[in-house]
Amino acid sequence: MYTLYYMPGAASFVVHWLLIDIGASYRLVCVDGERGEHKSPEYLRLNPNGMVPLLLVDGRPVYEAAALGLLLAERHPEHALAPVLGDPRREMYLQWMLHLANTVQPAFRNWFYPTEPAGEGAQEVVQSMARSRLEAAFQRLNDHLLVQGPYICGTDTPTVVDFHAAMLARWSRHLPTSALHWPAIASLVERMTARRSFAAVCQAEDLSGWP
Ligand SMILES: N[C@@H](CCC(=O)N[C@@H](CS)C(=O)NCC(=O)O)C(=O)O
Repeated sequence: MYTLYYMPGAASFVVHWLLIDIGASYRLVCVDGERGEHKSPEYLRLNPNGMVPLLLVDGRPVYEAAALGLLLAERHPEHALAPVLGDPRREMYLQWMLHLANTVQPAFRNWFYPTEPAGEGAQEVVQSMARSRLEAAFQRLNDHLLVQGPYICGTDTPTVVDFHAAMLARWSRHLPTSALHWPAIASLVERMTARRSFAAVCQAEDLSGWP
């Protein structure tokens, strides 16, 4: 049994989407960011970073969106959301998941929270760097998909990396150039958002209008 602490459209989105996609049994707790619920002592005891997502896995708190995707793939192997151990495509799987989490997601964080790295005065510089990092990352992902596609890890069905990438592509709608500008990413997004689970998660989080 899982309990997901989430904010609509946030990094918890991919975890929620995966839970629906695999038909897991879960409970949802909507965290009110405006009221700072994610900074309350009770919440910080579960996730000391004060962020979403947070997933209770059989009562144990686990955080970090990418780690949760990897964990769900591992706990539900019947859904083939990851290449199995020993499959050479696992190299791409680990590489791209960590790339999305370590390189692409922090650039989004700079875009959305531009005062975090250096205060109010540096917002424009921070956002402009974030934008160029993101555009370079979209270009690289697009080039990779042109060779390995339609899915990122060279598989015939999506892995958790594709879910994660589609969530990040959704976030890019706020950028001057959205990830959908890159055709191979746009076609990945088209496949991923055609899944019934995508409509279901958007409905559950009351999100609309994308792609
Ligand atoms: N590395 C974390 C980042 C999570 C993150 O940045 N979450 C944002 C929402 S997308 C959040 O909780 N923001 C509230 C805050 O930082 O105060 C992960 O991937 O889980």
